[in-house]
Amino acid sequence: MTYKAGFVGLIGQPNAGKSTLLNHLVEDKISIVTPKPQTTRRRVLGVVSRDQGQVVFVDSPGVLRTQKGLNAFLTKEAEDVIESSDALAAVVSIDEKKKDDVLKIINLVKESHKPWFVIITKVDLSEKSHRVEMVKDLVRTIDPKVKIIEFSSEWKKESKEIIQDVIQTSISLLPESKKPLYDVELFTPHSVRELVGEIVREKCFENLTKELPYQIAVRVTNFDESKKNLTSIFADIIVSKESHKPIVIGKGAATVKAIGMQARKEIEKLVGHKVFLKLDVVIRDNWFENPRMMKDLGYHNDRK
Ligand SMILES: Nc1nc2c(ncn2[C@@H]2O[C@H](COP(=O)(O)OP(=O)(O)OP(=O)(O)O)[C@@H](O)[C@H]2O)c(=O)[nH]1
Ligand SMILES: [Mg+2]
Repeated sequence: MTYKAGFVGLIGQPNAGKSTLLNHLVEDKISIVTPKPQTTRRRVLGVVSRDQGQVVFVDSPGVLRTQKGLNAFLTKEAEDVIESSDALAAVVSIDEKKKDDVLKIINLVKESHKPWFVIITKVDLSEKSHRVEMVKDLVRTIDPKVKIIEFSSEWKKESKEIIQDVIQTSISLLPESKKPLYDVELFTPHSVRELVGEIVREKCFENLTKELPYQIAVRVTNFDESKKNLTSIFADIIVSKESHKPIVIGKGAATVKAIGMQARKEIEKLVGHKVFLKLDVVIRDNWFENPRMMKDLGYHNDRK
C-alpha cells in the first residue's frame, strides 16, 4: 500500500460552509463558524490521519470581489491556499444565489491545474433542494467527470459516511509520501492560544451587528497555564473607532460580559478545566486599512 500525505484546500464563496465542513472532518471545533459571511480570516489547518494517508485540510477565507485593506489580505490568503495545496475541494452551497458565483469557484479551482473535486453543502435546505441538481449540472459544464459529494452538517447519521468519502477522495488525490506531515495524534497544529483568540472573535460576531464584527480583531495578550487546573487569559478586543467602544462594552458592560461568558464556556471545553478570561476593549483607529497594524495583528500574507 502506498502512503499518501498532503494539503487539501477548501475553496469557496464566503458563507459556503467551509469551516463547518472542516470541523466535521476533524470531529472537533477548530475553525469558527457564524451565520455572517467573511468569518474566517486566516487559514485554519485540520489534520485527519488514516492508515492509507494523512490529509491536512486547509480552511480558507471566502473568495471576495473587493481588494482593499483587510479584504485584500483575505483574497491573498485564499489565493495562497490554492497555490500551496496539493489538491483542492471546491465548496459550493446550494444557498448560493448566483450561477456566476458557483462557476467562479469551479473555474478558479480547475484553473489551478491541481487534482480537485466538488463538495455541495447545505443540501438539507429543503426549500432549495432543487438547486442540488442545478449546481451539479453547472459543475458538469466545466468538467463532466469530476467527483461531486453532497454534504449537510445537519444530517447526523449519513454525515459519517459522507465525511469518510471526503477523506478517502482527498487521500486518493494526494502525492505519495514516506511519512505523515504532522504527528498522527494531532487534529490541528494551531496552538490553544490561537484558537482562543478566534473563539473570542466568534463571540464578537455573534453579539454585535452591522459593520462592527468586520472591524474587530482579537489579540491574546497573556496566556498563563502555570496553575494546574486554571488557565488565565487576558485578551484585547480591538475596535476601529472610538464610537465602537461603548457599543462593544454595552449598557452596564452587558455586551462585553456576554462575549466573555460565552467565550469562557467554550474555552473551558477546549482546555478541559476552569478558565479565567479578562477582556479589554482597545481602539486602534482604522486598523483594518493600515498594513502595519494589520501585520501586527497577524493579518499579513508574507509570514509563510
Ligand atoms: N443548514 C445548513 N447550514 C449550514 C451548513 N453548513 C454550514 N451552515 C451554516 O452556514 C453558515 C456559514 O457557515 P461557515 O462554516 O461559517 O461558512 P464559511 O464558508 O466558513 O464562511 P466564511 O468563513 O465567511 O467564508 C453558518 O451559519 C453555518 O451554521 C449545512 O450543511 N446546512
Ligand atoms: Mg469560514
